[in-house]
Amino acid sequence: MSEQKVGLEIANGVAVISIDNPPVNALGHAVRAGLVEQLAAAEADASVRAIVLACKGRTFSAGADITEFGKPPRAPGLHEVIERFDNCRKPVIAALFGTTLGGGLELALGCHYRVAVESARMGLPEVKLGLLPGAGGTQRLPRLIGPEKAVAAIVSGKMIGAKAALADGLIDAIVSDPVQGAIDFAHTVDPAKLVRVRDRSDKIAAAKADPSAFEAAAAEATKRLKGVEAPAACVEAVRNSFTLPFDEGARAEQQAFMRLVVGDQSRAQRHVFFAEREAQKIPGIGPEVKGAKIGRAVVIGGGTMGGGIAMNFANAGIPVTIVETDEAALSRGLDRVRGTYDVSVQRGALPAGTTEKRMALFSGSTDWGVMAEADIVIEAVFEELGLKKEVFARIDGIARPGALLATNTSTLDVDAIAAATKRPGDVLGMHFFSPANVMKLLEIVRGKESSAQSIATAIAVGKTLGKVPVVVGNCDGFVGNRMLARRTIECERLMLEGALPQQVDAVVKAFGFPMGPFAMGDLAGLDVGWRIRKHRGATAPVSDALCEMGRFGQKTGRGYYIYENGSRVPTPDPEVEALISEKATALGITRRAISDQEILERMTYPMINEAARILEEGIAIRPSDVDVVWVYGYGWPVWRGGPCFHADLVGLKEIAARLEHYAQAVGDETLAPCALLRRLAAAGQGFADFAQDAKAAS
Ligand code: 3H9
Repeated sequence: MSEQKVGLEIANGVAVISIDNPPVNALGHAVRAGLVEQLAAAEADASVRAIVLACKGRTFSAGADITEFGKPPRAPGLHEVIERFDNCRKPVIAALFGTTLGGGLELALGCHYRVAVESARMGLPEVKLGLLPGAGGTQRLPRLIGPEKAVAAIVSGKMIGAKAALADGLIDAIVSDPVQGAIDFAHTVDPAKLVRVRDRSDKIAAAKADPSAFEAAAAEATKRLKGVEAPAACVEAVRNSFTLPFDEGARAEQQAFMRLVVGDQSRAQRHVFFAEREAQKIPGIGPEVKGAKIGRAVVIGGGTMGGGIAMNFANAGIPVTIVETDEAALSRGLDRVRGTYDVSVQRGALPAGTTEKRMALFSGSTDWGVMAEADIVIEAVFEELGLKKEVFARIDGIARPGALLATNTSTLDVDAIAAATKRPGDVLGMHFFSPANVMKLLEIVRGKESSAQSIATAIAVGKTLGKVPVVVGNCDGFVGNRMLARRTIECERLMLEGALPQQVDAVVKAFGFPMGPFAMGDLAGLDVGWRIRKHRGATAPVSDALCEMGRFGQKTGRGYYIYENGSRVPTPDPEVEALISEKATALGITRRAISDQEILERMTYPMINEAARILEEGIAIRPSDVDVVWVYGYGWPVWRGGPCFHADLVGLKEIAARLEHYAQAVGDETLAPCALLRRLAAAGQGFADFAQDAKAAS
């Protein structure tokens, strides 16, 4: 079996060992066994002077097989494999291309030399899975590029391009063809002068003498990472590379890996890794339905949202036209886009000259005729159903047959919008999140008539734009905003019952969100929710009163907090506290001290209940899709895996009981657990069981 995954070819004194395990040459058990076997064969063959380690397919190895984590280990482990390469007495050269990641790079670090094609990228991204490199990466990488650069690379998990890798000493040459280049390199190597990476000390000598530069690099790398375990473990392990002998450092690394891999944080992050990929698999739409190629895009509406959406296309190298009603609005829109690029260049986030390059892909027009050429038209006009229907009727008369027509509505009925055209199969929702050029989530809203082709194209477009697409059903608020609405109701209630915005925000931040809901509201603008409430005849006594006072959040310098002199830092405001008390008194509510635990429960459980309703109604395909929406669209900490993953950790029985309690305490029946939550809780099951049953039934 092992021979199928790892091949061996010998010619002119060079043995080429090739891993062939599509799609990404993960180092599963059969590959590891095959590597040991073929290495032994190459070593034993007297005609072999040097060995090349290569991979077939689209990339060098992307690392350990993540699906094996959490299962009983099967020998040979990756350590053992790497140790064998390390101890090989014939020169071994790794031939890198594509993305060499995690255990794949660690395997290459166990070789004597590494060559790579110029487009190759490499890195140790284990931290993104809540882990540290566990097969010697934290010990060998510092020995090649120095502990300071190693700690930055390992804590960020970022990839390094071949040119930088060569400059840093991670690879030994850039070649035009990986295998031939490695074979040619092999002929230049002196087998008598082999140095194993583990025995090199030149790059760690300085840190050994004075670790201050390392400590500064480590502090810089970890400064924004709170609550997460893996980065600290990475730092500790890299520090060991120059404070401990190799074997001791490697042993400590392995122990840390074993500890993290069984922990909830890594389980959560691995869940999100697979959830993100599964979200793109839509029942009933097979791989034979390919997304149409998009060569030109039109965005209708050059406001903040429309401009942000258009930037995604230019960033992906796709020409995009913004359509506006008049020249003034158009030039305001294009100026805003240009300004956003300029700020990124000034901050150093984008290289100089980017603004001009990207703006060259932009055009603007007040003539709707331009959309006759477009492969995709995205509408981003004011959130008003009548207006959107008018816009779609007009698009229908101009756009070419088969073009994808998308609305960026965040709340409106996609079917009603599609019905304004004679081609509802080509219409769907593409709900971008603000700022649209930054946020990764893309909710693709499937109308009742949306065709499989349209969905496939929308997913492909999302991926091309670097988004994480999730297909959702058509309902008020779709998945994300529908759940958020539940949290917003509790925010208002908690204020009236006794909590202050700063207390609620502190609890939500401590849970791991980058911002609390009140600070978030101030950032987004309180007038948005106010307008929606008025439209629906809903009220929120405190928030409405703030808006009536003109306190719209950061943009007016006051909202739930004060922002003095243009500051973006929220400062608690005694005036808001007085207003809350006044509103509570008027409503006959006696305010009380509310515990952080209650706040956390009310900030999360009603949303989890709504997620269960969303699943019951088939609005989300699977619980992990809900998790992807919240991680990529709303700042749910990835190391907590998303609302459904978190709910399973807490236990649905506990959550159902607390919801029952709050429904009675608050007097709101909608807080009571929905039928699905009740059923799963009673059966002692979780969302994971629900997902499994649904999969088995389909
Ligand atoms: C590690 O190495 C630990 C060691 O330090 C120590 C061990 C002791 N395993 O992303 P894609 C699947 S930890 C299993 O859509 P792309 C993926 O699920 C590992 N499966 O393609 C998908 O499956 P499906 C460190 C994997 O071209 C398919 O491959 N390495 C693995 O957009 C295609 O993936 C990493 O963290 C894996 N390692 O991107 C790298 N990788 O078709 C993780 C992928 O059924 N991988 N799959 O949905 C990646 O970042 C991207 O997959 C990669 C390709 C950039 C390679």
